[in-house]
Amino acid sequence: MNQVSNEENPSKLRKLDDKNEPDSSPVFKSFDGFKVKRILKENPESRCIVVEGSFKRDILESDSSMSVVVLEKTHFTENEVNSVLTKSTTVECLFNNDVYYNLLCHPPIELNGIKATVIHPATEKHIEKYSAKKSFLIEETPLIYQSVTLPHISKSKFDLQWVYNILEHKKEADRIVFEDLNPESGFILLPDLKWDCRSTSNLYLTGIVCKKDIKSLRDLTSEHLPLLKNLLEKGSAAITEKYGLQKSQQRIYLHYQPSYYHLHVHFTSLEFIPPGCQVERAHLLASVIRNIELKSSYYLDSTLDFIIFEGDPLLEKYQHYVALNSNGDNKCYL
Ligand code: M7G
Repeated sequence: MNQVSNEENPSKLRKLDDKNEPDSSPVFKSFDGFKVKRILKENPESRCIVVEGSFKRDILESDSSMSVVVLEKTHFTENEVNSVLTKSTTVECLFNNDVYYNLLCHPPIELNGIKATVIHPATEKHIEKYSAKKSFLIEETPLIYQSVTLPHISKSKFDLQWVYNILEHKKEADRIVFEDLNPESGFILLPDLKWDCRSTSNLYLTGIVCKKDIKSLRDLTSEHLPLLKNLLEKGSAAITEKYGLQKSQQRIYLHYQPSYYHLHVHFTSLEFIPPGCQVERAHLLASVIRNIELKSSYYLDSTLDFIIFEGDPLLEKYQHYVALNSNGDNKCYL
């Protein structure tokens, strides 16, 4: 496990001054008076819980806006382990049998950090996205994409403001690891919202393309090969240079369906199994390139499988489409 160094990166990689503009986003300094409405999801494996609730300020100002808070116990780094296993940690013995001991340890406060991701104000769609739900597989033919998925995503996709803020250097400029601003083949690579940047064992970066008219994997053709190859080669090389992970130690993939319909690529450590890297959602960028090299219209013509969750209005639309068009030859597993 490698810790991420805070030292200035001496490489050629772009390290921008913080060009973040002052804006009206609230500054969160504490959770004083935060009211938990309900638990949306919890995952004991990833030591993570997702809560819907409201901040005191919003309750007092009778602003009805809700927030989503994701709380995650952070990864241990080698330094921290050395500091935890000292006399400054108090230890409670919960259980002992022969040579086996269960201890509850209380390390000093600075070693007890929890990563909190706050979405505020959160829309119904955010709350939906972060809630636990049953899942279903969809077999999306090109016709179903054109008739159901495309009209739906054109109307109800997530706001892309955060993406444009990054592309315009208005936000997260100081976090950029690499950028190539060529309007056709360029992209910006930076740590993903999900990564706390403390250790490379859960390394997670996102490469956001400069071009604004590529919604997803479905739109890709041979016209985009220079862009895709650039992402694969320059993105992985920047990660090798900054974090020491070889290309063969990186999982580089696209989601289908994505949550945000502006083309972006996920770069994670191969050792780390993040949500969304399963076969029903992840498409390795290297395979995508090879498929398009075989046939330019591969992703326009293919039936693509993906996962969809209960409560997603798109699921109802697929069910409705299948009911109208099935004739015993269903193209969905619904
Ligand atoms: P996706 O495949 O569209 O959806 O990936 P997913 O969120 O269901 O995986 C979008 C990626 O962008 C995810 O990995 C998010 O964690 C990441 N992301 C989302 N937002 C709002 C931000 C942000 O504001 N900054 C950064 N750096 N990453 C974000």
